[in-house]
Amino acid sequence: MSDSNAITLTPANIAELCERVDHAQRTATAMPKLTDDFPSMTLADGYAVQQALRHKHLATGARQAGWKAGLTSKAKMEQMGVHVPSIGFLMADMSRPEGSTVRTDDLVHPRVECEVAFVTKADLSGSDVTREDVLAATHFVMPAIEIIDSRFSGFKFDLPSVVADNCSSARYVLGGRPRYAEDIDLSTLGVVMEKNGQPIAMGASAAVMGHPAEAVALLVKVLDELGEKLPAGSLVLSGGITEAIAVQDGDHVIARYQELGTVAVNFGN
Ligand code: OOG
Ligand code: MG
Repeated sequence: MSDSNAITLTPANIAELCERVDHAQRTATAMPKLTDDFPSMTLADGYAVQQALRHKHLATGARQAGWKAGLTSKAKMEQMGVHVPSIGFLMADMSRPEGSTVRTDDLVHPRVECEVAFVTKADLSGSDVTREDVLAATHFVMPAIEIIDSRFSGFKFDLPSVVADNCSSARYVLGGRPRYAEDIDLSTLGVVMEKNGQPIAMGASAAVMGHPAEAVALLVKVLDELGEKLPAGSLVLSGGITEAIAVQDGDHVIARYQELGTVAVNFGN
């Protein structure tokens, strides 16, 4: 990363912020954004906290399923007021079955997003990976609903804070019909999200950087800056196509994707 985006926090600060984020995530309690206490925090500092959190999860024996790209569409950037795409990690235990009821009492203020998920069959790494490289390394794609949950009060944050909070990752639901990427046009896939029977958000996959494989390429470049690669067999969520929709106990959400089928999820306790 460039010097203007160097790590400025001390190892003790990073450990403290990792504990703060971990506690907020585990107890579903909202906290002020981290930059209130550490105003000079950089993007690199945010990733240092995120990496500490990831290593903490891995040290417990939990399995990482893959990664997600976030803030990759204009709709998401405008909604959140943060205009830089960023990444977070996905643990296997964040996954929930298609059609199941996801608890809300262990989340702060959940929102749903419709996203195209990639499953890879070859390693991807480096700073010059392209959309074509991503497609060549893609085993198949499938539709997803990501359930995000910012741990920041009022869902209000800035870039270093949201990155430290693992890019609001909370739960994800895969479903529909997996397809080989070469069998469909991934840039023109339409999706309609319904909440309680009403269409509430709709868009096309081109909203994600022109083509969702571009978001996966971007993710690999960020990983490269962190000294990481994307191993074969990774799950990657490419980012919300539309703005995120708030959900609460009793809601039913279904995302209807062109070519990829539907993904449904209920909310309750
Ligand atoms: C950050 C996470 C964004 C996406 O798909 O854009 C994200 C947030 O909006 O809380 O997951
Ligand atoms: Mg997302």
